[in-house]
Amino acid sequence: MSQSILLLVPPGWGGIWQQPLAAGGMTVHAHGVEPYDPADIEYAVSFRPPPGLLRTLPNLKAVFSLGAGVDGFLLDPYFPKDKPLIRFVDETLSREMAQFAVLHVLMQHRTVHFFAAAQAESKWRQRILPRRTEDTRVGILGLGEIGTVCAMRLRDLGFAVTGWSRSRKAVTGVKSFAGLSELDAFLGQCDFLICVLPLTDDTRHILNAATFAKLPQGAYVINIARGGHVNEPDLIAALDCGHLSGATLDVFETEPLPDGNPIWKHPKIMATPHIAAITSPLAAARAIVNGIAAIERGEAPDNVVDMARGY
Ligand code: NDP
Ligand code: OXD
Repeated sequence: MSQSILLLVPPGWGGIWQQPLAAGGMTVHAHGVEPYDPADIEYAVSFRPPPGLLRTLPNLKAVFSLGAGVDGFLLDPYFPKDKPLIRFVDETLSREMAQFAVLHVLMQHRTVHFFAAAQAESKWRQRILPRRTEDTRVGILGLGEIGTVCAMRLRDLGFAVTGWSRSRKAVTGVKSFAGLSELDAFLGQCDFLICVLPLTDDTRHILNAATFAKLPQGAYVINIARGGHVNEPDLIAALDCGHLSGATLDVFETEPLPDGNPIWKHPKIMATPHIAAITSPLAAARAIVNGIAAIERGEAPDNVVDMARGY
C-alpha cells in the first residue's frame, strides 16, 4: 500500500528527494509546489519545516528528518512531540563527516599552509613537523554515531584521541570523558577540539569565552555540528588575542553566512558552507521507506529521537 508523504524542503530542492521516495512506492506531496489535503498526510519528511506546519496535519503518524541533527524540528514550539521523530543515521554520512574532520586536522598538523606559501615563493623549505603525531591530542565533543567514527579514524592515524559525551564510552584506544564534571579536564588536553554534538538547550553556545580559555594555548577548533554551538564573537576574540591558532567552521549561527560577517575574511578561519557531509537522497529514501514499513507493521522504527534529551 502506498503511504502519503509530505515533503517539506526549500524551493528547488524537491525533485532530488521526491524521485527516490516515489520510486520506493510512496505518494509524495511537495509542500509549496502543489496543493494537498492536510488530512491525507500520514508522514512528513524535512530538515527544517516551517514552524507550526506539522501541527496542522491531523492524521500524521511520524516525522522523518533528512539530517542527523533534529534541532530544526525541535526549535519549533509547535512541533507535535507526541509523534515519533526519526533522524537519519547512515554509515556513509558518518564516514564522510570523519573524512572532513581528518582532512582539517591533517592540514594543520602537516602545516599545509607553510608549504603552500613556500611554493608560492619558489622556495625549497624543508622542516620537521612542529609536533609529533602521537603527542598531538585530538578531543571529540560528542562521541555518538559520527563522533565515534571521527575518533577511530584519527586514532588509526596515530593521534592521541579523547572524547566527551553524556555517558561513558568504551572505544578502543580513545579515552572517554563523561558529563559536565569532566568537561574542563577534557578541554584542558585538546590541541584540536572537534565539535560533533547535537544542538540542544544543554549544548547551545557550549563553545564560548570560558571554554576557549580552558583549551591549551594554540589549540585549533573544528565545528562540524551546528553554528549554535559556538559563540562566534567569543571565537573571534580568542583567535585575535592569539590564544587559539585557528578554526574550521562548517556551520554557522545564521546560514547562509551573511555578507559582511567577519568570519568570511578572518585570516585564521577556514569556512565551508555546511558541506562536511550531505545526506544522500537515495540512502535517505531507503531509510524512510524502511522506517514507514516498520511503523505500518506496528513495530518501532530505528533512530527515534528521545524528546526529553532533544537528540
Ligand atoms: P548522536 O546523537 O549519535 O551523538 C551525539 C553525541 O553527543 C552523543 O555521544 C551524546 O552523548 C553527546 N551529547 C549530547 N548532549 C550532550 C551533553 N549535554 N553533554 C555531553 N554529551 C552530549 O549524533 P550524531 O553523531 O549522529 O550527530 C551529531 C551532530 O552532527 C548532529 O546533531 C548534527 O548537528 C551534526 N551533523 C552535521 C553535519 C554537517 O554536514 N555539518 C552532517 C551530519 C550531522 P551520549 O552518547 O552519552 O548520549
Ligand atoms: C545533518 C546535517 O544534520 O546535514 O545531517 O547537518
